Amino acid sequence: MVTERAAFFEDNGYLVVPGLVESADVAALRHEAADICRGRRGPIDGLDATDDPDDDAVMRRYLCIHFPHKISAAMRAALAAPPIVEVLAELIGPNVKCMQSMLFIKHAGKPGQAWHQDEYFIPTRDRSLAAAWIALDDATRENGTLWVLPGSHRNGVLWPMGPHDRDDEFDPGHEARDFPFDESQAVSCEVPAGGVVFFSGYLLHRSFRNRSTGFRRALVNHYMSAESLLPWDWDGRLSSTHDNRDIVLVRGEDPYAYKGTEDLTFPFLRAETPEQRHATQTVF
Ligand SMILES: O=C(O)CCC(=O)C(=O)O
Repeated sequence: MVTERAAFFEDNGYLVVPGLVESADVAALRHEAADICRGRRGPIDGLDATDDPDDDAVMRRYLCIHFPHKISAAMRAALAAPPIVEVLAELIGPNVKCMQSMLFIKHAGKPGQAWHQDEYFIPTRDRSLAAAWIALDDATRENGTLWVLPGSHRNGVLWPMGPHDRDDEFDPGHEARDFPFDESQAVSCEVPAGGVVFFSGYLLHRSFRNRSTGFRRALVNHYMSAESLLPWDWDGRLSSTHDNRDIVLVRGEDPYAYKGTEDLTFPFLRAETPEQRHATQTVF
C-alpha cells in the first residue's frame, strides 16, 4: 500500500516529518557531536584533538564531519533509529541499507552547499538513494536550512556540475547547472530540532550560509534499497567497484549478505576555504 507520505515523496522528491527524534536524543547527539569534534571517539582526517570542556567552542571550528558513524556508537545507532527506519521503509521498500553519514555543525558564518543531487556522487542502480536529514537545532532560513526544488527528481536526469564562484555563500566545489527548473520555486524546509527531511538522491537541493549567531546542526544519513548494488568508488578514493560493501543494513534482509561487509570509508573534515575556516565568529 502506498501511504500518503510515500505518495508525497514520490511526487515531490522530499518529505518533512516533524518530531521523529525525541528532544533528549537530540541533546545526546549534540553532546556526542562535541566529543567527536574533540577527537574522543577516534581519529578524523584533518581534525586536531582537544580537551576543551566547552562543547560550543569545540564544535564552532568545524563545518562538517563525514562518516561519524564509523567511530561513534551513538551515531551508528542513529542510522537505525526505529521511527526513521519506519519512514524509510515506506519510501524505499522493506530492505534498506545505509552507506554514508555526515554531521553538519555549521556555526554562525559557516557556508552552505550549492545546488546538487546526491546520486551524482553516490550512484545506485535503481535511483533509490534517499537522505534522512535530522535537524539537531531548529533549522530556519536565517541559520541556513535546506532548500529543495520540488519535483526536480522526477525525470531521473543528473544535471551537469561545474565550479561555482560563490565562496561567500557555499563551501568550495561545484554546483549543478543548466537544469530546466525555476529556482524561484524552491522551498525552504524549516523544521524544529528532532524533525527529519527525507529527500531523493535525484532531488536538487542546497543550503545557504548561516546568517544567525548560533549553530545549525544536522545529521544526514544516506540510504538505499538493499536490492540494488552500490557501484560507488567514494569519489575516486577507491578502485572502481560493482558493489561497495561498506554498508550497514538498517532494515529487512540483505540479498548480498553472502559477500560480507567491508570497512573502506573513514571520517574526515569537509573542506573549507581558509576564509570559511575562520568565519566562525563573523556573521555575514
Ligand atoms: O545540510 C546542508 O546544509 C546540506 C546538506 C546536503 O546538501 C546533503 O545532505 O546532501
